[in-house]
Amino acid sequence: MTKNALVTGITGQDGSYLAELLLSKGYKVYGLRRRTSMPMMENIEHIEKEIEFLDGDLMDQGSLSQAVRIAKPDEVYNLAAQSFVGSSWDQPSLTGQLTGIGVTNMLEAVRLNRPEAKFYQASSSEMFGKVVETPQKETTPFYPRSPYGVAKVYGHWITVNYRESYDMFACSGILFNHESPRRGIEFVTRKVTDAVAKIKLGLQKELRMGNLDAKRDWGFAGDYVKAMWLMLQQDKPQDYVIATGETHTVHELVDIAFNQVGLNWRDYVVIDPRFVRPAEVDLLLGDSSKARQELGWELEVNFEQLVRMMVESDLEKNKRLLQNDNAFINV
Ligand code: NDP
Ligand code: GDR
Repeated sequence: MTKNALVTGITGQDGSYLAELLLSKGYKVYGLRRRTSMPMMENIEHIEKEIEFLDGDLMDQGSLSQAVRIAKPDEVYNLAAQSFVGSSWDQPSLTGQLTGIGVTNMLEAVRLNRPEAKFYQASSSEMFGKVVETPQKETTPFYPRSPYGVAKVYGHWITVNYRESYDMFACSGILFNHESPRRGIEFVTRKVTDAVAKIKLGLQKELRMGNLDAKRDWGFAGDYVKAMWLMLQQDKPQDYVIATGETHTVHELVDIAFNQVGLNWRDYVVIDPRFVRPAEVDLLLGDSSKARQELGWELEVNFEQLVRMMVESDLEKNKRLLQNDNAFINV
């Protein structure tokens, strides 16, 4: 029998890969989409016709209940959030309302309208924040370092609480950073790979950055959405850390990306205090042995392959933009 899935955050990086995965498995996919003046459909335009969109906003309880009633989901994936850590200092209340309380809104919509649905919450390694223990695993205490991280801790614990209070199948994936050519342009990997492509093509002169010493455990988003799905196929709801088990500095990221196009990053990178955060997460390194053993989850793309994939994609995208501009000038 066809299963129904409801995905919030479907237009984002993870939403697009997850929707592809669910469609390939024969799911009927419903996507919650908020109203914007210019819909950002770039990540999902290739599968747009296969998705049923429902209007709603994570901060509007009624719209969530309505979406759940229409979709009658077997599985709910709650991916929507204000997900950029940097912006969470500029919009701390909004981040708390959306990334934190929004989770309660979605859980309530499920509890009241479809309590038998399995629920996935997009928790984050940002919850670990300040280094208490490495590598970080399911039992490592949280010490968030940004309004975003604090909001995610709330979202995580309210998911645990609904599981324990109402016996719902609600679980969280504590995902470490994962990237792809569909990553938002403000996140460091994409900011770097897009700039490398533009500098190579003569469209940009320099790259302004913050802290190059921060260390992250970076994986490929396409691999990580498989873990989300696997968590909801288990008999018992549990939380899992999803990570590569390798950590790299931002500095290494920059070095590999510039090297790929035959340039030296020292000639282009400028440190700009505007991109240094009020409080930093210095080191993330995850231990996902529980997920590997219990879910059979495996990685397919390593860090260097990921950076290469993103640089290649941004070179292609920027070449196309350049060709379109030239065609426009020649008209
Ligand atoms: P994105 O920023 O790419 O996507 C966020 C999605 O949330 C977009 O579809 C956005 O829609 C939607 N959204 C924003 N505000 C609202 C709202 N008020 N109501 C409904 N939808 C809204 O994030 P990712 O795909 O990278 O991440 C998915 C989830 O996983 C997020 O919760 C993130 O915090 C979490 N996470 C991500 C990690 C990563 O490394 N990528 C690691 C750990 C956790 P719109 O297009 O309209 O803006
Ligand atoms: P992060 O991702 O904060 O880890 O959150 P981001 O790519 O924004 O930053 C990673 C690290 O790079 C440093 N950095 C810079 N970051 C940005 N964005 N721009 C810069 O110019 C720059 N220079 C240095 C940052 O200080 C940081 O240390 C991501 C998001 O996807 C969250 O939603 C998710 O929960 C976590 O990953 C896990």
